[in-house]
This record gives sequence, structure tokens and C-alpha cells, in this order.
Amino acid sequence: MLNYKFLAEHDPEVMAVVKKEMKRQIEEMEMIASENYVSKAVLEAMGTVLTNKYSEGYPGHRYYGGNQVIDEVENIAIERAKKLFSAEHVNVQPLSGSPANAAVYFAFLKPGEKVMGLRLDHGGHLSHGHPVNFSGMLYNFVQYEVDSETGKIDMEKVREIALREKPKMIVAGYSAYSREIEWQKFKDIADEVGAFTFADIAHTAGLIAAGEMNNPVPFFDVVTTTTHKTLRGPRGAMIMCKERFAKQVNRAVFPGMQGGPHDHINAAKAVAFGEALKPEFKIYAKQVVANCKVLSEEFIKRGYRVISGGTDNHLIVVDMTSKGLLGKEAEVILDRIGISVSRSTIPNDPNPPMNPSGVRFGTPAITTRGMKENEIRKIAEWINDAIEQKEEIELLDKIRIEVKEMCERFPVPSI
Ligand code: DSN
Repeated sequence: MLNYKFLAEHDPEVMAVVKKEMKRQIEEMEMIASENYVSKAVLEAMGTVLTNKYSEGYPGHRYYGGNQVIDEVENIAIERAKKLFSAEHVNVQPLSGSPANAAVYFAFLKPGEKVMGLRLDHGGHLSHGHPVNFSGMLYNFVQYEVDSETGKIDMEKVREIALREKPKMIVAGYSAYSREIEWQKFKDIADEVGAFTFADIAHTAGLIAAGEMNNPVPFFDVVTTTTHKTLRGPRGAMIMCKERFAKQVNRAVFPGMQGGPHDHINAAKAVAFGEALKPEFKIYAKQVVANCKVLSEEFIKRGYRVISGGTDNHLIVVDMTSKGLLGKEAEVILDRIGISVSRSTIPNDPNPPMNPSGVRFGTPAITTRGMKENEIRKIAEWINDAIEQKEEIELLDKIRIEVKEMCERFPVPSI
């Protein structure tokens, strides 16, 4: 286990909690679609002295002295990100996904202007126009949906809404959608109505960088991503855009929304982008998708309703009512056997977001541990046994031990 020697001596109370979480991560299985395990190098970069620096502004144009080294770090991150996604301009300073999205709206829109985004309960993100989120409060969002039969986005319907509503911006890219996105069709529709194209690729960025999924960056106006999901970097985000929007995007991030960038995190982003440029990362991303396809098939085989009937990426959303329970109950049962998942709404969910009908499963983290198709088949069997025999305490205890044993055979690389 990682040995945080100075933290342990200096603050045993905090160290004890960190140690408990390390143990949990080592012994349990992470199937939350938005989580992953960073490398040792990414972890180390986050703990560097770069955290001591203030550096408002951008490389070559800072509002504080002593930023020559910070400029170098930020430039490495920018150059690697450009290469990874074929981006014309990159801003690596956004602190996380929602702030990055806020900066995009701020850069391109005036409050009250019309935007199209996917409904949260159909797979969209809070920051894509939900009424309780700043996006839904400050902008006039029109929400599109997935088709209730196929569970997929119907581009004809998207076009109909766009022609009727004439939005200023169309948002694509989602948090709980398991299918490839027709970026070109979104672009054509946006061009037809004179809208900006905005892709939020937070979930699939690693798969896109590896060439496993289509890349919207070369032809969308602006794209955001978090850096910590399939991209396997530190918690954080970035914005990529066409060169002609560079100035307004930079201004929206700083001074518009944020103060000093987190330079230690930007160093870790640079390390993660460097890792994603290596051939091994392509193999990893391919395996993430292959594992998820097997997971989906295993659930379908056992009578679960998988939304959209399968997956093209790293996640699936499963309707748990097909097995007579709700998402929260399934989440608790799976926690009991040492598998973390997140409950999820399903399209047109009759149940509320706190207790929705579905569970979202993801394969990025377990694939980082080296698990492949055979392990996925076993995991699906454990999950199904636990769900179907949830009252059998002895069985749940036995599965928990087996999950732990598998975790020990596939250690978290950085811990
Ligand atoms: N919290 C992230 C997810 O789980 O998808 C999105 O912000």
C-alpha cells in the first residue's frame, strides 16, 4: 500500500481516513462509470510544489511574477492535449466539468438565450439545462430526449426541435448514454439553424483520444471534457475550441469565472495526456469497450433490460425494475458485496432521481486493474446472484470474499 510517511507522522487522524479509503479501493471493485484509477506519476504530479504558486492569466501573460516554470508546465499540457484531440486551441485551466461548461455558456451566450440539451433523466448532465442547475436557471434550455422505443437519440427529432426552436447553441455529449453520437449530423443541424455546436465529452474523452469513438473536436465549435474519467487523469477539466473562439473562451475562464489555475493539477493533466498518447492507452481503451459489451450481453442474457439494447462505449444503464427492484436498492446490495455502482434514471423514469429505476455500470476502472472478458463474465454472475438472492446473507458474504480475492489478483496499479 502507498506509504504517505509525512502525512502519517504529521496528521494521523487524516492519514487514518486516507488509509481506510486506500483499503476500500484495493479490496473493492469500482464500477462507477465516471471513476478510474490514476497512475503513480499522475498521483505524484498532484502532490508537487506547484500547488504553492499563483498564476492568474495565461502562459506569457500572468498577473503574478515567478511564473516562468508554470508557463512551461501549462504549455506542455496544452500541446499534448492539442495532439491528443487534434484541437486548434486548448484551455487547461477549468477546475472541473461544470465550471468548464459554465465558462462555455458564458463565452458564447447572453443570459436568457436559447440552448438545446439532452434531458438529465435521458442521459444528459445537470449542466445541460436542468432547472435546478445554473444552466437551466440562466439560459433558456429546450430539452431533447432519447427515443422511448430504441433508447437512442433520434436525429430527425433533434432536427425538428432545432428548426422549430432556433437555438443559439446545441449541446451533445452525455453522462449516461451508451451509444456513439452522430456528431456530423449535430453539426449539420446546427449549421442549418445557425447554432453553435458544443460537445461535452467528459465521459468518453479517453475512448475518443484512443480512436475508439468518433472525435467531435475537429469540426465542433467548442468541446469540454473532464480529465479524470476514461481519460484517467486528475480531477479537472479543459476546453477545446476553434482558434477563432480562443480569445472569448480564455476570457470566460479567466477573468470571467475563475481565479488562479491549479498548477499542480495542470502538471498532472500533462502527465495523463502524455500517458494517453502512448500505444498502451489505445489497448486499454479498446479493452474498456470490449469489457462493457460483454457486461451488457451478460445482463441481457439473464433477462435485464439494458437501455438501448447494448453499448458502444464504457457504460450501460440497466433498468432494475426488470428484476423487480429500484436502482437505490440495487446500489446498496452491490455495495454489500464490494462492488460500487451508481443508481441512474432511465428514459421516462416513473421514479424520482433519488430513487430511480436504473443502475449505471462502467468498465474504465476495472479495466485499469487489468480485468478482461473472463473476469467480466464472473462479475456479471456475482451481480446477478446478489440481486436475485438478496435475502441470502451467507451467499452475499461469500460473494464479497470472492470479489475481494479477484481484486487482490488485479491490484490497483497506483496503490
Ligand atoms: N458525476 C459525473 C458522473 O458520474 O457522470 C458527471 O458529472
